[in-house]
Amino acid sequence: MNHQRPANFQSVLIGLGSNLGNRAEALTCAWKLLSKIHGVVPRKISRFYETEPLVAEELPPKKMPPMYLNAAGLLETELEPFALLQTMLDIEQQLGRVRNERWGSRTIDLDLLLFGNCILRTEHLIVPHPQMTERRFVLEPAAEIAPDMQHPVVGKTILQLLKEL
Ligand code: A4P
Ligand code: MG
Repeated sequence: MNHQRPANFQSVLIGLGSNLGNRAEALTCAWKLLSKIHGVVPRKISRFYETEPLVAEELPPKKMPPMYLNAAGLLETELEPFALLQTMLDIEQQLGRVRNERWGSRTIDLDLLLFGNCILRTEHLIVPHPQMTERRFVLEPAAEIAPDMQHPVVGKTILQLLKEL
């Protein structure tokens, strides 16, 4: 990379998803808001991928949620993982996300996928994001912007994980 990064900054990969309302606007707005946070330096956002909804259980076609728009973002931050997560939850709120059922439709969902080489397993934050290795809608946009980024638990790059899916 051709930029300087202070030692206390970590590279962070986030996942963005929306399947309600103006999805592209929600992704764009969320990235803009995140980029303005003190201590966050935006690096790259992927293009937006239209993806089939992944649902927790099999549903009849009529009950399937709308298609998602997914993207991945790469940033650098001096914030702690919990502070960054809180910022992301605040942005979800600002953009009008209403939390109802788990995996329900949403105007915006921001997931913390990778936080440098951090491994965290707490009640409110698990990093790397536990399902990221199984989800094409996460790995495909992530591979576009950060193919060589390492998953610290499985020890493979994003591109390797995508190829093995
Ligand atoms: N939390 C813990 N770890 C993390 C992390 N690494 N990143 C906690 C973000 N949050 C994390 O999240 C619930 C709580 O998880 C947060 O308050 C935080 O403390 P949530 O966003 O309210 O819950 P959720 O998103 O409904 O559930 P979950 O399990 O996070 O669902 P996912 O994994 O986000 O999946 N299909 C397509 N095609 N594209 C999608 O983007 N997304 C989902 C939701 C389902 N199907 C999809 C997509
Ligand atoms: Mg989520």
